[in-house]
Amino acid sequence: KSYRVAILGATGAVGTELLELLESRNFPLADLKLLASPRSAGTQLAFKGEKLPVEAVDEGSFHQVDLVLASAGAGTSKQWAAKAVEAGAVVIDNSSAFRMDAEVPLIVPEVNPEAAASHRGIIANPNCTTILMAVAVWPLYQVQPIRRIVVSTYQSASGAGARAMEEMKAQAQAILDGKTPQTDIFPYPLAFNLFPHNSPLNEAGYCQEEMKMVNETRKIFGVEDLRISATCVRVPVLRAHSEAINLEFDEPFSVAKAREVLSQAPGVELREDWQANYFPMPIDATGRDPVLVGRIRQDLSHPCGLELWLSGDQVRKGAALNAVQIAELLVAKNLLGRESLVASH
Ligand code: A2P
Ligand code: 11C
Repeated sequence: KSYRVAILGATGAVGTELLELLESRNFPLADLKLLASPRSAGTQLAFKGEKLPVEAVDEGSFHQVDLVLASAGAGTSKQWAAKAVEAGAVVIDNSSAFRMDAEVPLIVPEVNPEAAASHRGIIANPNCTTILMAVAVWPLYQVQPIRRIVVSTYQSASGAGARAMEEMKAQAQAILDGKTPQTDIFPYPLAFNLFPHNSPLNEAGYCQEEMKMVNETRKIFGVEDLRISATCVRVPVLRAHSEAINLEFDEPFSVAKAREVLSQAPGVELREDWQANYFPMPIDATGRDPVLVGRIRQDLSHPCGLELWLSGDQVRKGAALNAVQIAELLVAKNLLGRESLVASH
């Protein structure tokens, strides 16, 4: 069987990665439609040696489409997802629009693939920081329940989109040229700087990005009262996020056991060289599929505490790869609408 797929937001940072992944993973495609805003209509993107046109999304875009991979922001998803489902497609949505809807499965395939079976047309792809943390922490959680997670993030420019990456590069150039860096997407200069994540703050002082890590992780793990506190920070890195994670278990969890578990965990690559003081860095994670984990050590301040560090490609496992893995899961479990399937040719 093969499937008619549309990428909504095809010209963006995640959209172009989706295109690359559908090609490199040889997703069974009957047709591929590239959708974006009217700004991009008429541009062309390369796919399997051909140039495919980008179309402005409109009412007719989802006709005869089996699967929509959406990554065009929450507003665009809210505008189009229901229409795509009405037209017979399943939507895997990378935005925050539907993640916390009780009816919408929120999936990291290494953690809760079974949730896919209950979808009603929309499946949500979690926030990048949540995905990376979930891949690394879930294998440990399965061995022994975790009482509390305290996480600090070091998030790349790519999380704010392709234009934000360009903005950071231009800022770096401006500073090197002795000029004043311009800000448009970001509220402050990011080059040679960092700032706490600029999403809106709640009354308790946590920003939306931090609350995504709390609420989404609880939903994916299926543990409503899991205690999590996050501090999210934007750093001048192009496209891989890093996270420092402190885990408090019910009972002591040895470093040796954590290493053994994580060395076999799906989607994780253990990378640590204690003699060389070498641990995962964004430049190692960039362009790679696995979440790189290392620097696992006993928390000096707590007998049941473990510290670990990770870096993961935000555009890939943090977004596009996770979405394509969900699509592959739907294909494997025959969960793309039956009447919308077309015969392979
Ligand atoms: P466009 O390039 O035409 O603006 P990123 O996250 O890298 O900024 O990418 C966002 C993606 O979402 C781009 O492909 C962008 O298309 C697309 N997009 C943004 N707004 C809309 C919209 N109103 N309708 C359709 N696509 C949109
Ligand atoms: C960032 N993770 O790095 C954010 C952007 O909910 O999908 C993605 C927001 C989201 O800023």
